[in-house]
Amino acid sequence: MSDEAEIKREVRGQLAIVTLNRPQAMNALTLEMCIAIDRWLVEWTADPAVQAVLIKGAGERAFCAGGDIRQMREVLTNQGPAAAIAFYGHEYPMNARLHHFPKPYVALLDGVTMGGGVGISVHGSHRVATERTLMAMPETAIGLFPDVGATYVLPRLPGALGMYLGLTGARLNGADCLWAGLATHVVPSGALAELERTLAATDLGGDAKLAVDGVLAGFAADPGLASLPALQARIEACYGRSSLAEVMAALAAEPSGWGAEQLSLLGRRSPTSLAVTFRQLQAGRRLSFDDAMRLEYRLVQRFMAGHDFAEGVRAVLIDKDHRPAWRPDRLDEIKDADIDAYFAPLSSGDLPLP
Ligand code: QUE
Repeated sequence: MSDEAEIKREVRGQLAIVTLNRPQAMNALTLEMCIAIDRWLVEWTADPAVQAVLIKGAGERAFCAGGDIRQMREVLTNQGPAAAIAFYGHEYPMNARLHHFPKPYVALLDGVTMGGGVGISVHGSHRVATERTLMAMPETAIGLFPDVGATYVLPRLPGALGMYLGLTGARLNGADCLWAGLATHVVPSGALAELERTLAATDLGGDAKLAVDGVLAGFAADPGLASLPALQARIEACYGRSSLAEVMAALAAEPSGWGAEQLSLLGRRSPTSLAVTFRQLQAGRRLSFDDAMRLEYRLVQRFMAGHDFAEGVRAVLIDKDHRPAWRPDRLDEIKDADIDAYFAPLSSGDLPLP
């Protein structure tokens, strides 16, 4: 296999190893990478020679920064929404494939892990953070919504934590990921190569999950300081509300400076993204995983047809002025009926899932 491939695989011992290989693009996912991961998971489900999967990113900076939204915006501009939606039509079923994958799946979250990078890790059985992990679901900053299964995962985090993470795009370190349950282990970055060698040299032929648990436990280290525990009471008081307007009011009334900071941060996010995300994460509590993916597929079609996504990617990733001109530009201009329309059934039918 060529060293230039965007995604590579090899089998060592009973361990299949996937490398995301676009370090110059923070290992952002392309359509071809989503298709490869999905196909390989199908293959490895049936292959008794593979007892576990490990996935990692090439280079120093990132595990995976998300879907390649730079490329997505180009496709959207040059070919229209239908062409852009084809990417999600492959990414979301791959996320579901991972959620249902029956063998241990070990993701090495060493560096930036955002959006689509969360979707190719958090649904697997073992998520290894390091002191270099920086995890976020930052989509409301680019006029999108937290997808790739966030509809299912975020509402199942403790209390209002998922609502906080989804609305704000707050960044978590490795210790925070462990505290929240988004990671299962913290291992020093410098020990990951040895961890991989050990997994490849371990007999996984009996209870593979137990064997992987044992290896990872042997590498687990002091996770360091988490920032979330000190915020949890304020997150609960402000984000554990039954409407977005109540969240904003609670933040305005919050006595420390934190509430005002949060209001200012939310003020820079897409109002449409915030309104949809709030409703999406409330609905997600009661959805099965597959139904959550079907809902996301409805939402993403509406976002691809709307204004804010292309504008958000422009402001954050292309021109980097970080001054998106959202439409509408204020939460109080958002009409309930417009948000309802994001959730309505598709005339083309729901996302087909395996
Ligand atoms: C929000 C996002 C993404 C983001 C920044 C956000 C995202 C994504 C990237 C990204 C970063 C570097 C690259 C690249 C994409 O940035 O999903 O191709 O080289 O993929 O604020 O959701």
